Amino acid sequence: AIPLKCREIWKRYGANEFSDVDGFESQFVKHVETTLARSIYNCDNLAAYQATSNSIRDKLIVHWNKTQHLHTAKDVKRIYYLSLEFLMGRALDNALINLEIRDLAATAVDELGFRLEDILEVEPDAALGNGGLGRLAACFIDSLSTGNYPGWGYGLRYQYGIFSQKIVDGYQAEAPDYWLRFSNPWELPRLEIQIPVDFYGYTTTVKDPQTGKSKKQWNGGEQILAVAYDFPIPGYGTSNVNNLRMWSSKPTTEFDFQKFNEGDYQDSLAQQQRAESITAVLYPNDNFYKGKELRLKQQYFWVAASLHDIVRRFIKTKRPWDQFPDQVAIQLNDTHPTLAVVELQRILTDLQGLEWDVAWSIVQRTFGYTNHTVMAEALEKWPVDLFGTLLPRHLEIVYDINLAFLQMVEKKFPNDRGLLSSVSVIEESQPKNIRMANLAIIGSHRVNGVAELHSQLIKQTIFSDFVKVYGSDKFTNVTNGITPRRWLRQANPGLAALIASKLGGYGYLNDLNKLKGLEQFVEDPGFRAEWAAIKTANKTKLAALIASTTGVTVNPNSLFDVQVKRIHEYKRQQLNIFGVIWRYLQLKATPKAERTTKFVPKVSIFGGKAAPGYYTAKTIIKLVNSVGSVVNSDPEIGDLLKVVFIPDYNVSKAEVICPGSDLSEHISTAGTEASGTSNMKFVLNGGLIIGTVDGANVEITREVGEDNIFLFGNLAEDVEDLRHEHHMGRSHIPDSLVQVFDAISSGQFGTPDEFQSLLDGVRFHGDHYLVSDDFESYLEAQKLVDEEFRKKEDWVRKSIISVANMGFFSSDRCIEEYAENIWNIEPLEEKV
Ligand code: GPU
Repeated sequence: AIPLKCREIWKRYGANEFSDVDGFESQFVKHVETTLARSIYNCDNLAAYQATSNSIRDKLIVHWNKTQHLHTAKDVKRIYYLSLEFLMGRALDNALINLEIRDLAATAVDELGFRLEDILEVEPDAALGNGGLGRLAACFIDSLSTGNYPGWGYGLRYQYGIFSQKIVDGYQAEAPDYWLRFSNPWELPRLEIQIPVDFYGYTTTVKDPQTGKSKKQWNGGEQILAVAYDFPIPGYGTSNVNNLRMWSSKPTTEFDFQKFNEGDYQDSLAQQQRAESITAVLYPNDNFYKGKELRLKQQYFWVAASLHDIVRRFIKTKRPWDQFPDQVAIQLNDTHPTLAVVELQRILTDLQGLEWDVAWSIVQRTFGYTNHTVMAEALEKWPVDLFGTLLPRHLEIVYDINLAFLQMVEKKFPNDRGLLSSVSVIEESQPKNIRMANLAIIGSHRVNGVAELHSQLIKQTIFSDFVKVYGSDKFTNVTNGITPRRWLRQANPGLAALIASKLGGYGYLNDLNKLKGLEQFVEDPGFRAEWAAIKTANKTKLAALIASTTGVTVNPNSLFDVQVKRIHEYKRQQLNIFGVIWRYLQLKATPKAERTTKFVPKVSIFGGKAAPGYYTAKTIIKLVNSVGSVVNSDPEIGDLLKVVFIPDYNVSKAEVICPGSDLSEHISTAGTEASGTSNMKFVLNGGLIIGTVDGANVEITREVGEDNIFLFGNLAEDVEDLRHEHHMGRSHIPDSLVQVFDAISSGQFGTPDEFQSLLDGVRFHGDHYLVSDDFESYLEAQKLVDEEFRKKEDWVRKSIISVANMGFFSSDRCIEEYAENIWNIEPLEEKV
């Protein structure tokens, strides 16, 4: 510690953060000249972005330090959110908004000769996630800070985020996303925090010198270091700044001298360098499991480093171990971090010498597990051999956990072999697998789904046998949400300002139920006009994005119908494009004079990435582009229909797309989309949705009212029977869809061969996603959309009423529910 007599100087100079335009400008210039070693003569937008970000970062670090110091001093319980994905997007605008200094910064950079909009555009997205699951983690981390919860995120600092998508001849091509090209001002490298992580090796039984008892020991074979990079996460309307700690792998300084002496210097070094590949790249699969060894390595590397960090922090409090769950809550974002359950049990028993049962009770009280899908192909199952080679001691512990669990089940339900085999952590298949979801359930005190329907479904389907074992109280629901700071204030400043003018300021941004106050203005024609004008301005901005990325010019007066999300058969972009083809055929078949009275001019907007190995998803992208090139160049059609595919959909593009939609599509086969979160983003930005009775669409309907949403299609409860019908060969393809298929097969949209498999999936392979069953109902709903869109004033009314009722979908509400029902944790506000 610093001697008392020296502390005066520290106090005098410590933490002098700027608070006005002058202060910001002085920081900016200082960073240009010293941090960046540039000058007034060579300061471009990139330098201006970095100088601005560094100035903001200084402020964040001051707050970060205070917050962390406070949490340690008060010795509070912390929540650790373990997620293999954090889809953060850009940080600068978000920091300016959360710190409430956006206007100040805009003025300052203007005085310095720049435009804030240009500076913001320089920042690359931090795209360390695939889709909804990763973006949910990003929204949660924002809400944790905003709600003053002592909470940390733990993730991996991938050097390559989700690939960037190019469209070449209508096909998706992947390019690497090396987002760390320039130094990243939003991370603090903690190069002094280096945690060794072991892999491979073997286990032995040794005698504990203290107790004389024999115990298991893991002798690791390969060691890799985890280096911490901290991302400060500012809250809105508070000076609380939480931490997102991201691990990066690097070689140990240990060196294989034997190899070296054998003259194999090159090889020895090369092997070391391979350590860095662990955190090199994010796996690009969404809602799909692929058993790759490197992925399991990533999972253990991340979990081991994070738990080491958490345990070290707990040990510093000098509390007895049984208080661990009073100080630590760990949330498992899907099954990806489930090894944490095993690792904590190993730390407590092998390393800290606790009795098995004592340790296990601590483990169970610590963890909560969130499930994000019921689809079988997404459930993680690691082959026992692979697992045991990489983590030999962990495999033994898994078997011990399973044995104790199955003994408990056997006692409660004697002689129920079916039950035992279904709840067992080990799938007795050839080869044997470890079922990570089973392990996560057994190791947690609470399991939650992400929307009401989904939470019901997990109890009735994939986890029904666990409900039998544990009762249903272990299973709960926390409906997803989104942060209104990014998804309203940042993405849609115009609408956010109009709302603020009616609700007495921006206080609604962290108390979203206040939006309800908008309802009283719905009959004010002036207000409606302003509301509509903002939508038009946002559509114009989206039209500009479409023009610059696709070369297609679209008319902002058309109905903008948007489906942007990962490309997946279950999300049914194929249903959408088949519907577009139907519309095109109908348009062509309608006499010219009648076209404008029968159809509203429409732009069908698609976007989203397909997993690189997902052939059918890639075929859907190609079909959309092929339809686009035919329709967009058809002189008979003009503005009546345009079809575009916006390449490289990501968070920053979503911030332009969501505010610019009239209608968005959330049309998954009922029961397959656990929640969806873009549905919430679109409605919060004044768009209406067309959707199935699935995921959070159900609760959106409950909140905004049935008149303000276009629902269609079969219900989740009917899906099983319908699939059965298909398998019995009792399929019916409606005539409309037959016509669409005929048009495709005739070559109207290019070589039909490549689309054949897409059509055959519906016609001959059981139509697993029920496109044929829902097609007519979808067309009906689209017809209703056309009718309603013509009634301009009513449409605006629907838009206002919907936004007014979206308060429930703030991620602040989610975090409060987790805090109260799962984490048992309290907010702690810093006194400024
Ligand atoms: N989700 Br599993 C993903 O984005 N990736 C995954 O690998 C899995 C789930 C999504 C769900 O599909 C979506 O419905 C949900 O809203 C989101 O997680 C957040 O819960």
